[in-house]
Amino acid sequence: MTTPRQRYRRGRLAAAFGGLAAATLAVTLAVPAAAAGSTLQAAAAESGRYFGTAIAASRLNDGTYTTIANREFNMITAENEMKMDAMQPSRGQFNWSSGDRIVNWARQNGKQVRGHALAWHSQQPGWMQNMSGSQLRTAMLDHVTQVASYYRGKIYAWDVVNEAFADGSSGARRDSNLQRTGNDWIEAAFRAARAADPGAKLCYNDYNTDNWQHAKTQAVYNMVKDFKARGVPIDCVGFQAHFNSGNPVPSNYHTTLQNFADLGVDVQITELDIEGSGSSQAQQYQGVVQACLSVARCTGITVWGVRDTDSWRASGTPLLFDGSGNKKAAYTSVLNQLNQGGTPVPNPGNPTPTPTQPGTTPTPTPTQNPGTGGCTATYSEGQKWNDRFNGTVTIRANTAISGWSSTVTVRQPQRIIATWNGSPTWDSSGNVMTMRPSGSGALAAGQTVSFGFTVQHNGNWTWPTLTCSAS
Ligand code: 9MR
Repeated sequence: MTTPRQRYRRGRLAAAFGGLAAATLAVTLAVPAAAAGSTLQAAAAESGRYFGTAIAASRLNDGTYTTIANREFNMITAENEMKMDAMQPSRGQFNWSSGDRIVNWARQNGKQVRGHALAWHSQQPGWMQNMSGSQLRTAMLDHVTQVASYYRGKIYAWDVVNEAFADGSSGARRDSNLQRTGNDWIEAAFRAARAADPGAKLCYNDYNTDNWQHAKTQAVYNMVKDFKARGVPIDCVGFQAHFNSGNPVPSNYHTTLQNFADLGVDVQITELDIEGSGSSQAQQYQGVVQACLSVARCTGITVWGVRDTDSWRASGTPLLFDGSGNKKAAYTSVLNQLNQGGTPVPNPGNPTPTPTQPGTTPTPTPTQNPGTGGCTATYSEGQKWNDRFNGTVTIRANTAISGWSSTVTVRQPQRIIATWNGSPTWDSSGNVMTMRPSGSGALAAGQTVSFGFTVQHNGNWTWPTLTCSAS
């Protein structure tokens, strides 16, 4: 097992060589971590990060799709269902149904949600496209307020403003009806979002901001710097990261992420996809993951869809699973890179995490459920951060058993936000998770198996209580 310090050094060493060259170097030097995560979410959780995907409500009836999404990802973005045209098709009439389908699916499966997007020049409803001036400004702010209020408490981070800068060398704002309401429209949107949902992280999200040298990157950087200096409420910057041969992963990607993080915001990779195939695609994915892992405030990565056939640019086969749901080489390279570990994510807003806190209750008494066999569930603490902690449950078969299930109960306001090495289901309160084995649950007498999870503790460090039931 490597220590966080060893992992940190490895990250810095690799980072010093920049981008993709570093990815190759790290693979050669790195020794796989002992407790390797077997899914993307589990491997990312080892260093305190999430791994997410975009979900389309229309695909939630597809079992292959939901099986992969549930197993691999613990952060969900609605691909289209929470955009302005979907949320408020007619002025003053909100349609929450598709957004709710996705948010409810995510929460029922113990996942967090990135909200996308409150204000954008694109995918506006027709009534808004025809507006201008103060009338449009008012309508935009009202939309931000209504949508962020409706989802208050359910959103990890909102893309408050999306794609507000022009491409090319101008470094200017993008011309749009929103921009024409006045240059302060972006900060006005952020203030409205903060007032509506003070608990959500508020992000600015854009594309073609990956290369540190590009004018657009610099322009967004200067806006964020200015917002931080003037106290405009911004917590994070989203890098969409849509790459292809004409727009490859830049070798200075780590520099870009680190420079933004140094402004005092989190950075997140929000819509990752990379056109291509085979080892070339795999290597580029690896470079992106490595860049994020080497930046402490890069808190997570979201890929823009599940299978290639689900992608907005399916012909470029840009995702981690093929159309049949098989793992691609890119998947394996991402998983392996996540398992190399990275600079642990600190408490946001507090660059020097306080020492870890002990559990405030005694170790839960292991429960024994004789039934037809009998098993014991034992809790052990994992890594801790200021806002969350990891835990492991070890199931021990007291006699030979053919299967087991184990409940993990957390106390409000705690929430389980990631799991690994098992198939979880949830009760309606969201407090009780029942974990079952992903494959066969048969265990010989004395044999053990473990599953793990991340608890967002919201100030309550109490350990979960456990039961075990054998069959
Ligand atoms: O993937 C989305 C696709 O289904 C929509 O047709 C498209 C419409 O603009 O939006 C796509 O998602 C975009 C995201 O919302 C913002 N960044 C670029 C994404 C890809 O176009």
